[in-house]
Amino acid sequence: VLLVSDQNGVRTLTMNRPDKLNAANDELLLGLTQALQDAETDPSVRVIVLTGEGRGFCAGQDLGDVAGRDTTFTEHLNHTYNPLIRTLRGLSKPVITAVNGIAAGAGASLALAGDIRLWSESAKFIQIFSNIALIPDSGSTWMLPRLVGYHRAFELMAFAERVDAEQALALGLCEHIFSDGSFRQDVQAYAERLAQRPAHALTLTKQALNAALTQSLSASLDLEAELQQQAGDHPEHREGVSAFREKRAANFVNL
Ligand code: LHQ
Repeated sequence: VLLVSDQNGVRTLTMNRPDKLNAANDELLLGLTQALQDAETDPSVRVIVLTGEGRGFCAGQDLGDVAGRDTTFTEHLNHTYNPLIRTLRGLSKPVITAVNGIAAGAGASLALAGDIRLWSESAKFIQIFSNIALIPDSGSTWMLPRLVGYHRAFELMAFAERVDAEQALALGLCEHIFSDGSFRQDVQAYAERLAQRPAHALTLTKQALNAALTQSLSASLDLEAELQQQAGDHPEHREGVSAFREKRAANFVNL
């Protein structure tokens, strides 16, 4: 249900249930959480890409799997989706969600959860939960209003509106759109460029940005002062300054 591959510091995790548009069952959700933890602790991994096989990114909960389940919705979320989203959002390494096709329900939440969101031109996003009279979960109620504001988020959720790639770019749901035909190569090239950036500094940047989503300016200034010291004490900083002085490209890998 999950394919794992490595190339030039980039670990790609591919959800692999293409005949169901990568709808999520427990095996996929728990496996993905474990794979993210493995990527976090593997020193050869500098960037993580999450994508889907086939024409879907992820169609959310596998609805075939819900019938006959003896756990409550609350138990199910606490066992599968919530640890996944907490793990993903808590990683020190950058995560790219490479949205290759339709992202619906919890799959749409997952699409939003990356640090950088790259979409193929035919990708779609649907906060589809209200079609089955459920509420958005897996972090969508937290993330989407921060991206598009409360009112646009509510409208997208209430009507389960289908958002295409151009709209997603305009709304701030993705950073770049790549052609369908070259999507995987374009994502890999982008991820490899990110993998050349100073990994330690990016980790601290993520820490500061994530804290900023829930704290005051004053608290952010304090945190910046503390984390800047950690960045300045790191070999990456010395390399960056030396490269500038010597008028050459910096090499941050293996520092
Ligand atoms: C699927 C699914 C799917 C199974 C496509 N399951 N097979 C919920 C419950 C409990 C607690 C935790 O939280 C959650 C969170 C959630 O994610 S709720 C939202 C669940 N997802 C949905 O309601 C989406 C259902 N899918 C659709 O509405 C459509 O498939 C979309 C709009 C995603 C895509 O439409 P199409 O492009 O027309 O594709 P399709 O419908 O023909 O789907 C292709 C195949 O994939 C099809 O199978 P088949 O055997 O007929 O070819 C679908 O049954 C299957 N599939 N999503 N979630």
